[in-house]
Amino acid sequence: MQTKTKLSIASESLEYKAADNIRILVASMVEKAKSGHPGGAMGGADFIHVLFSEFFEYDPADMNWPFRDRFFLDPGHMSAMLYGIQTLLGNIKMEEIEKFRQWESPTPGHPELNVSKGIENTSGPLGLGHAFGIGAAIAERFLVARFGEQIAHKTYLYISDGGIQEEISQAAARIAGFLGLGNVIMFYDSNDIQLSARVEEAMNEDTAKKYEAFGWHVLKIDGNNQQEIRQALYAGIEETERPTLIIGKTIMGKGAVTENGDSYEGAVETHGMPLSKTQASFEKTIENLGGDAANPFKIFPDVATFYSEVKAKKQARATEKKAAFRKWAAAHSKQAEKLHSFLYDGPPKINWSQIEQKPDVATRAASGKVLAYLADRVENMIVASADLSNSDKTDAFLKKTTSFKIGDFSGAFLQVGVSELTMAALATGMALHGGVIPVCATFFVFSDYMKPAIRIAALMEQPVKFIWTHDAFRVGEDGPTHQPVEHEAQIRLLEKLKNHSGRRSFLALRPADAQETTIAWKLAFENTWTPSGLILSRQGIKDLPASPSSSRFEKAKGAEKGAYILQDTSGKPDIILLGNGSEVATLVAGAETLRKVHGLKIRIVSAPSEGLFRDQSQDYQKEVLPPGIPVFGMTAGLPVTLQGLVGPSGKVFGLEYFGRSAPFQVLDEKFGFTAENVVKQVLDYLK
Ligand SMILES: Cc1ncc(C[n+]2csc(CCOP(=O)(O)OP(=O)(O)O)c2C)c(N)n1
Repeated sequence: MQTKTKLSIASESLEYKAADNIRILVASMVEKAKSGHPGGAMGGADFIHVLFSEFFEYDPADMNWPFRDRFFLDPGHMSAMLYGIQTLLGNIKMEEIEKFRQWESPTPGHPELNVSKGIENTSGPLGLGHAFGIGAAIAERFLVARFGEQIAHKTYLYISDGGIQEEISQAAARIAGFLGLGNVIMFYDSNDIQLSARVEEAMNEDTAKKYEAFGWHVLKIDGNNQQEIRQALYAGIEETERPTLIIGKTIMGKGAVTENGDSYEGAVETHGMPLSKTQASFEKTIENLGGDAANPFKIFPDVATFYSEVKAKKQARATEKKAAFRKWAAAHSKQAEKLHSFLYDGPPKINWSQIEQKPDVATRAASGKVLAYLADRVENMIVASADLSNSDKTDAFLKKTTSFKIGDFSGAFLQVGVSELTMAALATGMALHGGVIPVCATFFVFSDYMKPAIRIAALMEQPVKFIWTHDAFRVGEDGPTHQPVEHEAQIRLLEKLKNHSGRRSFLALRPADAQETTIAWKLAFENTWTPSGLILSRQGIKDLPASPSSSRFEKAKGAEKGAYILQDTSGKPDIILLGNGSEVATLVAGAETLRKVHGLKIRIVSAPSEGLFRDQSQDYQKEVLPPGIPVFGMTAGLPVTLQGLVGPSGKVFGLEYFGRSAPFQVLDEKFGFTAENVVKQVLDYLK
């Protein structure tokens, strides 16, 4: 590799001293917490020091600056390394790292999104960070395509052996290569050690060749040699047409020594426990790194001075970039206003009542109508599909735009290919970047493939919109592999799980007809606090009845409360029939007979989101489901899906087994999802 002049203001020895300072802080955090992962973090300190002191651009006085460089850590277990560098930069206080892994400290075991402290993503499940970073880099390209290079920035990723091995990384890397994301530089901390074994015991693939095959620019360096790190970063920055992978051979537990001063580097043991619990000596290691074992939570004075100069330089650079941006904004006020609204105003106002829905359509088709409408009005929405756009009806959006291509981000559609987990994580990364509204779609049954990313999106409170079509066994002939059963119950567990802000961590909506789909979309679109999921039918659904006094659209607005009375009776109902999705239409059909033939007084409740319903006042909940009235629920999912709504004395008719392959009308008959069976089940229940 060619050598370039070192731009750093520090002497070489000071540079390594700074990295040693990070290593000392890392080892000390883990030692004090009596748990954590020192080895990898100590090995990565040289890269982290060079990246943050010389390359990474941000504004120390404005951590949320939208055009800052991004750093996505994949191996969350190396949190101490990130906290170490953020301590040197002054974003995390020394007393905060002394409380590493403790209650309410901003330094949890695995980093949690906290932009003001330089933490761009929650990380822990390996591999997700890779895809979050690529998603963020796509969002950056999308915005740059619209507003110009003055808002461009770099996205740096940090990955380890575990992340490289995770399946999600293959698709994240494929997509980054396919799209030619020259704004991405990823450092692979290749230290030959993983959690319970040496890497050679688990893999022998040639990672460099693999990434080259994906279309990356790959460099191999000594990851503890700061000059090589620097050269590689320069080379990565110069490369604008391909993402860059820097494979840095690093030394696990760099600087670790035993009681008698022998090296204890490169040991598997240092991956996941305090040094004192391994054969290394914590005290001797701190001394070996130039620190004071009795008082290790210190920044060396010359390192502190160096970093305050670094910060001043960052500040000056950010001020310069901001001035250039202001100049651009002054000359392009309309554009600047639009960009401002993308970044800060949240979703635009939409006139939902204007969306025309055809009668009796599948809710996936109704969602397509909404998407087509939004495509003309929401300029910062990015829609992705995992190779199902014609089935999940995101093609309605695609028809109005183009998909991303190498060097061309003027469109707003991402063809992810068949990679659902990656798609969910990419969309989450886009949301983390900000300025865009990410939507992604596939079949509901494949939400299983996406779950780990959905969970972390929910923990990070990112407003990704998930579209899941083919919501039940009515997928029909495709058979049980494609027929969701337990999926709704599963995804609704996230509705019960509160996030750190005390809100339900997810909004799951299964609308019952076309107009309810418009309202469900409104709810998802306006939900900027959590991810949302729309669970939509493949087959057509008969429109639900409107009230005599208002339109079906007006009535469907009841869905904004999670559950609402769709049809009522005068006086006290004998029974309440409750469901969501296409089962509501089946209940409506069954109710006709129950009323006419059996003289029952019936209320029908449509309940697209139990979570949302439980957030309403007690009065409202009692108004819809008054205590003491029997409730019969019907669901194409597991009965537990509606158990909470029907209550302990209610009855749910659901599916308790895998589906079967046959036309859906046959399955409706065989499984009992018919008006006749509603009548039978209700009469049995009321006996
Ligand atoms: C999805 C997932 N599976 C398993 C783990 C548990 N885990 C944490 S680190 C790790 C492997 C560590 O190896 P490496 O990535 O090389 O990190 P290093 O040992 O260098 O710190 C594993 C299996 C995890 N965090 N995420």
